[in-house]
Amino acid sequence: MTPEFLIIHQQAQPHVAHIALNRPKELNALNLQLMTELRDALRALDEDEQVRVIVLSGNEKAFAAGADIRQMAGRTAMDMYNVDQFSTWDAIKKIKKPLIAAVSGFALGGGCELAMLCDMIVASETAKFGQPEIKIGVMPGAGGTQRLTRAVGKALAMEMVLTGKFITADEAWKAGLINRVVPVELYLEEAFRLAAEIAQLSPLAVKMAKESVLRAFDSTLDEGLHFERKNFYLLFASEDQKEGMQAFLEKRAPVFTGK
Ligand code: DAK
Repeated sequence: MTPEFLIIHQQAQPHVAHIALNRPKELNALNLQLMTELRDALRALDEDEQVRVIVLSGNEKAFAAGADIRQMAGRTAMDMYNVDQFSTWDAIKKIKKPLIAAVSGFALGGGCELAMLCDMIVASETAKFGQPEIKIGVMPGAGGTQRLTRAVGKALAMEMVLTGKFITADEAWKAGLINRVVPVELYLEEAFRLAAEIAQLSPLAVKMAKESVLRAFDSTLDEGLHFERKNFYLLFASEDQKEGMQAFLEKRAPVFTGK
């Protein structure tokens, strides 16, 4: 089924897919349908052998201004429990291919959390990041208190979560939340440039490297090192390892096939 709230380009560039959130009138507020469509699209692209990297964007004015407050306002705790919105977020967390968020304008609440669920963030100078849930009587519910704190540290995370204040792209970059800031007319181009750089590498090595970096957040150092080592060994079972090392020795560019 064609998604209502997403624009999907399976090959926006060779081996790079692009999903644009598309609810512009509501500043891409993340309603349940949009999140379900996003989960399904990401899963399909994750299984698509032609795709190696996925760029996720909104539009120039908003990446996403948060979960849909209109949809949540009347909910009871039991409604929230029964709807189990977390399952879509958990499924996105399991995507194996690199996800690059291209953020312009508002990335607030669930929008900031969605950007942080991606592996890297490229932002335009106009981007604003925030967890303003406290201003509407709740608190972050999709990782904001955890991923933001790990990215920017306690002082700034606490201030953002307790006051709801927004930070600029420049502040986000200085705090280590995002990878780079570029002029607004270049933010998508820069995200695609970064995606293309990764897409020419071994897709197997890239996936296992992503998995290993993420493991650092869920494990002790020893467990993480053990996990890293297993993935490192495993890559020696791939044709890409043979090709990559042989190409180096032959002083030529490698051709990776993902096998
Ligand atoms: N939800 C619904 N509609 C929204 C919205 C949102 N989050 N953000 C903006 N809109 C709508 C506005 O209502 C308005 O619609 P109309 O009135 O034109 O019908 C339209 O988008 C344009 O917005 P504004 O007129 O307000 O535009 P401004 O430029 O004046 O202001 C703004 C932009 C982003 C500063 C402002 O719209 C704003 O403060 N928006 C709300 C930001 C916010 O509080 N975000 C956090 C929401 S709570 C969970 C997962 C995630 C979450 C929770 C649970 N589970 C897995 C369980 C996340 C929760 C949240 O994100």
